Amino acid sequence: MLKQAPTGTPHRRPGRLAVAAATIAAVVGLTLDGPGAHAADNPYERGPAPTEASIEAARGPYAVSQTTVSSLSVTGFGGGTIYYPTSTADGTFGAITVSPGYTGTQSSISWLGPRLASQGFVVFTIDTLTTLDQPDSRGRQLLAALDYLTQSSSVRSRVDGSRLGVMGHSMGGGGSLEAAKSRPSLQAAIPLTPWNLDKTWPEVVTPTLVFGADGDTIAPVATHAEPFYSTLPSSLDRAYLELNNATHFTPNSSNTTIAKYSISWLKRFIDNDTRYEQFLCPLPQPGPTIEEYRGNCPHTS
Ligand code: 9J3
Ligand code: ZN
Repeated sequence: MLKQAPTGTPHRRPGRLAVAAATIAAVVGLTLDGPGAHAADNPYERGPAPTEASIEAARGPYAVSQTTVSSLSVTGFGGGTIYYPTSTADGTFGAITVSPGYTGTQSSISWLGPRLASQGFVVFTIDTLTTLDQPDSRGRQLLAALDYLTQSSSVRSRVDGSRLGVMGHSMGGGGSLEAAKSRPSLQAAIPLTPWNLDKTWPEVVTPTLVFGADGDTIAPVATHAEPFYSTLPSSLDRAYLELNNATHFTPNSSNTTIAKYSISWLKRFIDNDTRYEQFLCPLPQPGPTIEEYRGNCPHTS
């Protein structure tokens, strides 16, 4: 029971309705803050509550700026472009680096920069030292780019160095597995139609979402994406999404299914944002753009 202030006090006090509303809000765990407010119970949560439409949209809630990183100014990778939320009002953001595939440059995966950054991540799409670099080299380069991003880049103060992940296409996707294997502190990995001669990934402890493409003849899912997924530890938060009517090069242009589930995976595991669990569990069902989806539910990390 609320104690009444003594009658005749000169101080303002909330009316009975306001007191009742605040009490109900406190009991059910609501806040009385505005739409941009952060939940007190997850300091890493960024942006408004998601909907199916908001994660499928061409752009998320954050305006995005970008800055070019010259290859001449860095070591260990080939430079690139950093995409980041323009506003500094929401504190730091989680960050990812993204590698292109064999013979590719950052332009082949550049659509992911603004698409993911506008949801509240710092996204560094990189060039590799040479376009012929193999997956193990691409893995080291993804990590060198993360180190540059968090320690030296002009946006380093906007990045939370404890919330990092990796993505990549083809040999870059194989590289994202190499990066996760060698740096267990990574919070998320997303290989896109990955290619690697190493078919087994039991060493990975980073939550990993593997995308395959049903029509991939360069990295066929039966010898790449599927064994990469199935050899991840069964105790790990992991998922396999096989794109329907897709090819090895589907990840090289804007794709709503890739964006939607990548955003959900990055939010869920880099930001610990359980508001996105609804898009991952129960497991998505096959449909026009999903040939097959495998994974564990509920998630355990
Ligand atoms: O990065 C990729 O597209 C790997 C596929 C490939 O061309 O492998 C052949 C060596
Ligand atoms: Zn292996």
